[in-house]
Amino acid sequence: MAVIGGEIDKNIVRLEYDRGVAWVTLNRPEKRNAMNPAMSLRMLEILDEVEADDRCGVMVLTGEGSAFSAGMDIKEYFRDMKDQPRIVTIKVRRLNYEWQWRRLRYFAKPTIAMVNGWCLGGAFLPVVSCDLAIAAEDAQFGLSEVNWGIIPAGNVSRAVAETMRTRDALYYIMTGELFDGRKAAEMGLVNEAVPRERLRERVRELADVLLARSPEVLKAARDAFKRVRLLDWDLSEDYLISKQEQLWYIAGEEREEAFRQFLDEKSFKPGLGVYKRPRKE
Ligand code: ACO
Ligand code: V55
Repeated sequence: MAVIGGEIDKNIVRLEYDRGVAWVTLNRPEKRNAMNPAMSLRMLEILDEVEADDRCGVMVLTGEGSAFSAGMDIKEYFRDMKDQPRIVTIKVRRLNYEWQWRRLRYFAKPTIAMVNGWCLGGAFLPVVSCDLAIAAEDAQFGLSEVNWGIIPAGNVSRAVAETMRTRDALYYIMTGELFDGRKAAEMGLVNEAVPRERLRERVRELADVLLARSPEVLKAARDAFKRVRLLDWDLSEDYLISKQEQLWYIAGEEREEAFRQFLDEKSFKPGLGVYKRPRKE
């Protein structure tokens, strides 16, 4: 089995850099970008690469063809496992959660899921793990697990609980019904839905907004938000103060510049937009 040893299939996910954005494209369109062990290995490799590359200020995750992803590969991830030793199943799952969940959630750079088409079952996990998500209005979402006799496991249910209201979540978990990008935006599963022909342009625009802001501040702000919701008020207060004090030293120079532009030069108003960042070249 390819997961244990063997070459990594580089083609199964595409990586392109363009003006600060790393475009990461699940590239198995003939299988609707169903996620198999080979894809996990390549994604883990890409995430390591992208995180360390200065050409990436923002990472976008999307899919080639008609699908974002049709979820877990029902053959390779489920059926084929029954002929394998249990340790292989465990390893295959671990590789999967490692990228879809742990690595994405606290990724070093801001992340945007660009949901271009089918987004089914297990595909909800990477979408929710990304900081932001923009969908095509006609993208089709569905928790189709129930349709073939499993539950939204592998933390898919947890991801759904994080982003959807209880009634909506249970409705789609129990019916397996499809909903489109517009509905996903209405329910808060994605930030926005835009016409498909505008999708890339809108994501580019959003990435540019993020690229104009301090990467250190964005990293601290995302992590802090994701972590404090698990804490009680006292711990949260202390965590946020500590995080902010840490950041005070990490991003000090930029903040001094912002003070100067607002308080001395009066060339910008923090309530209305971002200060002019000193260029680092
Ligand atoms: N696992 C394995 N193979 C898949 C998957 C999948 N999740 N999704 C699509 N494929 C394969 C098909 O078997 C087919 O393979 P073949 O060409 O070798 O016969 C190929 O991809 C194309 O799929 P079609 O069904 O022909 O494409 P179509 O555009 O008509 O339909 C759709 C797309 C609706 C996404 C359909 O493929 C489908 O229902 N896929 C399964 C969706 C699903 O329930 N995923 C699992 C969710 S649960 C979980 O992730 C844990
Ligand atoms: C599911 C997903 C999984 C898994 C088992 O959504 C079931 C169904 C994302 O991983 O391991």
